[in-house]
Formats: sequence, C-alpha cells, structure tokens
Amino acid sequence: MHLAHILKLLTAASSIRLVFCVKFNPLHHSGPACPYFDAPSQDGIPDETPTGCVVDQAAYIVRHGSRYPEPGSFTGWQQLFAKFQNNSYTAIGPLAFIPTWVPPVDDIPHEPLFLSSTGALESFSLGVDLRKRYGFTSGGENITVWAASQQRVVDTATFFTRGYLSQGNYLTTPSENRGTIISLADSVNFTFANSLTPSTGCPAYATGDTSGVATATFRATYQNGIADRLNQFLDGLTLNATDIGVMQDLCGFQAEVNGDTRFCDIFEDSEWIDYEYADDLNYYYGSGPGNPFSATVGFPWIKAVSDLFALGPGETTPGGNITPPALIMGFTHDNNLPPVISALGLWNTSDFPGVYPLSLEKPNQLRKFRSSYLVAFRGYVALERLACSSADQSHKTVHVAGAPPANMTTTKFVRVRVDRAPVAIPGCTSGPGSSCPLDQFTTYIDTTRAEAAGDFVQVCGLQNVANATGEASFLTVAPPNIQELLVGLN
Ligand SMILES: *[C@@H]1O[C@H](CO)[C@@H](O)[C@H](O)[C@H]1NC(C)=O
Ligand SMILES: *[C@@H]1O[C@H](CO)[C@@H](O)[C@H](O)[C@H]1NC(C)=O
Ligand SMILES: *[C@@H]1O[C@H](CO)[C@@H](O)[C@H](O)[C@H]1NC(C)=O
Ligand SMILES: *[C@@H]1O[C@H](CO)[C@@H](O)[C@H](O)[C@H]1NC(C)=O
Ligand SMILES: *[C@@H]1O[C@H](CO)[C@@H](O)[C@H](O)[C@H]1NC(C)=O
Ligand SMILES: *[C@@H]1O[C@H](CO)[C@@H](O)[C@H](O)[C@H]1NC(C)=O
Ligand SMILES: CC(=O)N[C@H]1CO[C@H](CO)[C@@H](O)[C@@H]1O
Repeated sequence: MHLAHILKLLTAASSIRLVFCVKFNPLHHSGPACPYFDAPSQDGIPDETPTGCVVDQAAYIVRHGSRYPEPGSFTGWQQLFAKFQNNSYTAIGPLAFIPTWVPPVDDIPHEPLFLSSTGALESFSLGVDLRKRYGFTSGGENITVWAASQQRVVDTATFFTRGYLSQGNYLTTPSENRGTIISLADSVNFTFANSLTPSTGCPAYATGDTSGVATATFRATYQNGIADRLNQFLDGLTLNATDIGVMQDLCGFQAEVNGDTRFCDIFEDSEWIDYEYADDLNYYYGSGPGNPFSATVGFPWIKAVSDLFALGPGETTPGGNITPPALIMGFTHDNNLPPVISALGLWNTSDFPGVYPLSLEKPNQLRKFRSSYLVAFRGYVALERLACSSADQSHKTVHVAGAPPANMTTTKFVRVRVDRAPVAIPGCTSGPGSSCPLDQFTTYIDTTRAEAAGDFVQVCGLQNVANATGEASFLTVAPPNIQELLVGLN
C-alpha cells in the first residue's frame, strides 16, 4: 500500500492531523540521472483507473532505461578518479571514502553508452506492469512495439517485450510467443517527423535551444559554494565547480549501476534542489516548452495517437497497412519526451503569473515542469483511452456476475500519465478521474494544439526539401528503412 494511502486511512480513522516528515531522497531530484521512480501526483488526481471505467487503448513514449555514462561524461569520471588518486591529501567526514573510490565501470569497451542491468530490469518490469495493468494481451498473442535505432533504445524495447510476454510455458518457446520490434531510422534528412526522434529531423529546432547558457549560468550560482563547503573536509586537495558537477551526477549513476549511494550522502538538500533545477532549465529551454520549436516536434506523435484513439483499438487509419496493438509502445531518448509535453500544452500554464517561462535565477515552487518527474531513466508520457459505463437511470437493472451490465452506455475519455502520475489536460477535466472526453480531446489536439505546433515542414524550414513530411505515419504504414527484430525469450 502507498504511504500516502496509509496516512489517509490513519488520519480518517483517528481524525487527528498528522505532522510528518518524509526523508529527502536525492534520487528523486537527480533529473535525467534518476533511476526510474513513480512521480508523485502533482494535480491531486488518484492513480487508480476510475470506478466504472476500463482502459481499452493506451500509447506510451518511453525514454530508454538506466544506462552507463555517455563517453563524454565518463571522461569526467575518469578525470575525477585521477584527481582523487594522483594527489596526496587527507579526506575526512563525508569525503573520507574518496581516496578508495573507484568509478563503477569495469568493462570500458562494453559499458559506457549502453544499458546497465538496472536499465534492463526497469524495462522488463514495465512490460510486466503494463500486461497486468491493462490485460490487453492473452496467452501467446504477439505484440509489436516501435523503437528508435540506437542500441540502448532497442535493448529497452527488447527487455520490455520479454517482460510483457513472459508467462506460462511460453517462457521457453519463444517462437510461439513472439514480440516484434520495428526499429526506426533516427530522423535525419529522409524521415523528418516520421520517427521517434523527430527532434533531429527539424533543422530550426536547434536554433530554439537556449538551454546551454541558461544551465551554465545557473550552475555558476551554486557549484563554487558547494566546493567551498566540501573543501573543509580536505587537506591537500581542492574541489572545484567541475568536480561538484561530476560528483552530483555520480549519485544517480552509481546508485543504478552498482547500488553505491555514497555520493548521494555528501550533499545537502538545498544543494540537490539547485542541481535538479539546473536540469529543469536544461530541458525546459532545450527540448521543452521554452524552445519555440518544441511543440512542433512533439505534435506529430500526439496527432497520430489522437487519430488512433478516435478510431479505437483494432482499427487502423485509412491507407494503413499495420493495425497497431491496443497498447502502442514507442521507445526513444530523453530529449523526445519534453516535446510531447509541449505539444499537449502541459506544465506551462499562464494561470499562475511568474511561473513560466521558468526563472533563470531561482526555482519557483509552483512549477510542475520538473525534469526528475519526466526524463528519469525509463520515464514516459502515456495516454490512456478510458471506456466508462454510465448506468441508464431510467431502468432498474440486475447485474449478473460475469456478464456485462445491461442498460449501460459507454463513453470514452482520455487521460495523460507522466511517469505514472495522472496529469490534467488544461481546460478538459470533466470526465471520471479528471479525464477529458474523447471528442473534446481530439478537438483540442486538432485545433488549439495544432495551432500552437504549426506545420512541421513550414516551421522547421523544410519547404524546399524533397520528401519532407510532418506526419508520424509509422504506426499504421510500414515505413521504408525499418529493421524488424524478433524477440526470442531464451
Ligand atoms: C596517475 O598518474 C600516473 C602517472 O602519470 C598514471 O599512470 C596513472 O594512470 C594516473 N592514475 C589515474 C587514476 O589516472
Ligand atoms: C505471430 O506472428 C507470426 C509471424 O508473423 C505469425 O505466424 C503468428 O500467427 C502470429 N501469432 C499470433 C497469435 O498472432
Ligand atoms: C541534411 O541535409 C543537409 C542539406 O543537404 C545537409 O547539410 C545535412 O548534413 C544533412 N543532415 C543529415 C543528418 O544527413
Ligand atoms: C577543476 O579542476 C580540474 C583538475 O583538477 C580541471 O581539469 C578543471 O578544469 C577545473 N575546473 C574549473 C572550473 O576550474
Ligand atoms: C510556454 O509558455 C510561454 C510563456 O507563456 C510561451 O511563450 C510559450 O509559447 C509556451 N510554450 C508552449 C509550447 O506552449
Ligand atoms: C524521395 O522519395 C523517393 C521515393 O521513395 C526516392 O526515390 C527519392 O530518393 C527521395 N528523395 C530524397 C531526396 O530523399
Ligand atoms: C440495451 C438494453 O439492454 N436495453 C434493455 C434495458 O432494460 C430494459 C428493461 O429491462 C430492456 O427492455 C432493454 O432491452
């Protein structure tokens, strides 16, 4: 049971007010270095599927699972290691461990850039969770999923599919329990919006990215102060801003790679809040709502999903030669999640003046755009189509167990989840569990959000480029240049 639920029960039972303190967890404030965790509810919407509703269709866009560092960051780890090794100094208190610390990479040719075993587990677990949550796939049915083409993304899709299909005596008969991964070429000059990495298919997008200066300027406001504080525990060695950056990254990375959380313990809560906010700025101004081309890039996938939700499960769009499964999975990279938030018009409201665009100087507690709650490893944006029954009140009916209730009409709604937490769609929360009626959702996408996004080809500056497309059709039309991979379970 969730802690919040237990507290609710306790509070209700004793009608006393509990004052409690939840221990601050740096692994929930490490932005893109967070191993996956369920984000807390920011909109106060209960996690459960509302009573009387079932999810009959769902679409996920997922960042790959926890990984080793990219080669550039790994160089930073090695430089820190060299500094700790090749100086004579004494370290006490929270830093007493650093003379014996070793970077958690023990197979250099095969680890940096690729998934860690935690990443494989996160991916497998999502497969298990979604199979149990939705119950869309029975027995030995197939599932097809889509993935961008880099190995860590395909590996995430592979482990997801294994988790999704692992049950019964199919475990050791992979040919009878088949997953297919459609691996899409990254968007370069020939795929444009028709991929899971459209950010690289829009030339204008890079010009709208102002995250570099925003992030560096904010980091300069706090990293030296942290270094000064920690240098009190060192004699003969001086940490600087670069070292602090690496050491804070090592909290999340080392936790997921080998479970060592010693770097998490040396920083104070306020230092984690600053570290996290630098990443919020990085994503908000890099790939999120602060980049004027963000919604343009995120829109094609949302539009494709909205059209499929309007048709319902088991249907394809006119001209389609693939019918997507009820569970539509896409695997990609961190930078392709914030554009989906922008395209949906989330976490950027003008209702609270001064919150957005995010302040370059200091975190505003009212912001909902938080990198840790979006681009954690294996983070996702999900849309669920709900079919909800409403009893026809004009007739009294008897419900026979196991039979569908008589005199029920079902109405369709849409709900968004980000790292599991349900998120309200602005201006559209009249349905059960603050969901949005399906027809209002499709209208919102086709009008308000289509206007905010603009035409991909025009806005991205691709008017004169042969074959440029602003449509993500890959879910229903098999594109050229794909690679189909079969997932065996043995
Ligand atoms: C320390 O310096 C020596 C000599 O330059 C070098 O061989 C060694 O690799 C360095 N150690 C680390 C951890 O970089
Ligand atoms: C799974 O896919 C294979 C190959 O396309 C096909 O032969 C088989 O009939 C499919 N099974 C199911 C249950 O759809
Ligand atoms: C795309 O095309 C432009 C113009 O022909 C070229 O400069 C650029 O390098 C190409 N990009 C990729 C990723 O192929
Ligand atoms: C911090 O020190 C390292 C060497 O220990 C150096 O390579 C790096 O450039 C320094 N960073 C800053 C911001 O001075
Ligand atoms: C986010 O809000 C800012 C400030 O109101 C606005 O300029 C920007 O266009 C919004 N971004 C999106 C994607 O709607
Ligand atoms: C455009 O698409 C056609 C048909 O697929 C192909 O033959 C042609 O090479 C493409 N042109 C470019 C510039 O990619
Ligand atoms: C659609 C449906 O099942 N309608 C039924 C509702 O209940 C009345 C009275 O029991 C039936 O006559 C209808 O057929």
